[in-house]
Amino acid sequence: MNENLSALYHAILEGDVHGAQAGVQAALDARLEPGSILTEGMIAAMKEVGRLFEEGEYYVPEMLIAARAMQAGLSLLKPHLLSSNVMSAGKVAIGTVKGDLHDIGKNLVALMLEGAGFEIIDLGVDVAPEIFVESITTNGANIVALSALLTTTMPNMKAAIEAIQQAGLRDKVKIIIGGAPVTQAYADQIGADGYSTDASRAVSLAKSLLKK
Ligand code: B1M
Repeated sequence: MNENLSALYHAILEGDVHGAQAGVQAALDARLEPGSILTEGMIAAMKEVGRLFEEGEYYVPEMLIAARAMQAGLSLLKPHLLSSNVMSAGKVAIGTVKGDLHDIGKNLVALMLEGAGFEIIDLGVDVAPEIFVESITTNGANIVALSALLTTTMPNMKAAIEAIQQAGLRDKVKIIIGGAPVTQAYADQIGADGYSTDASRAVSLAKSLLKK
């Protein structure tokens, strides 16, 4: 791994906020591509954090400080990931479903969509089904994007889709889902319009669904 990316990777792993910001800055100064800084330096570190948690070497506090360092680095990288689209490609209401507090992946999906010209309504984390419904009736979202990182909160994606259906709004929106435990098979099972494995594929998915 490039030495700048390696420093960034270790800063996130150790939950070092200043190190993560310095690492992003050094990588940008070295003219590394923002997409590689994100995937090779930052997302790779979060994957390792997950592995260490599974092995029992990291506990929730270590996960939390690593996430803080990741967010600090991301805030610096954000302007470099965004391109300058002027026209709105559509309005996306995005949130992590009820019971789930993980928001780094959701924020990345929102960031990439924003960069591709979508207008973003960020509903945050632990979002109840009725809030997704309101985002359509009140804010006119034409895509609802649901994120879940826990197997225990995945059923709340289904609950959100059912609430949208019961409100008679299902044909007014496209619903996309994603998050580490989510699969295409699950998307088909709960009646979502699409699933993507990562943030950049979420952009092509959203664009192709609105074209249909
Ligand atoms: Co938690 N956590 N966590 N955690 N955490 C995981 C998810 C876990 C896999 C760790 C592990 O065991 N290896 C595990 C889940 C196990 C399972 O359900 N199968 C777990 C657990 C168990 C828990 C707690 C229950 C721990 C506890 O309390 N005992 C607890 C639950 C809290 C809750 O939500 N109610 C918990 C808490 C936390 C923290 C708060 C400490 C922190 C989150 C901080 C935050 O988000 N602000 C945290 C973290 C950091 C993680 C790991 C280490 C990293 C997650 C992350 O940010 N990844 C995670 C392990 C892992 O994922 N390997 C873990 C980086 C991010 C860029 O990736 O979010 O996958 P990701 O997003 C990707 C794709 O998934 C996709 O695009 C993104 C970018 O490419 N994507 C979408 C995501 N959403 C999408 C939506 C789309 C499309 C694509 O369309 C709409």
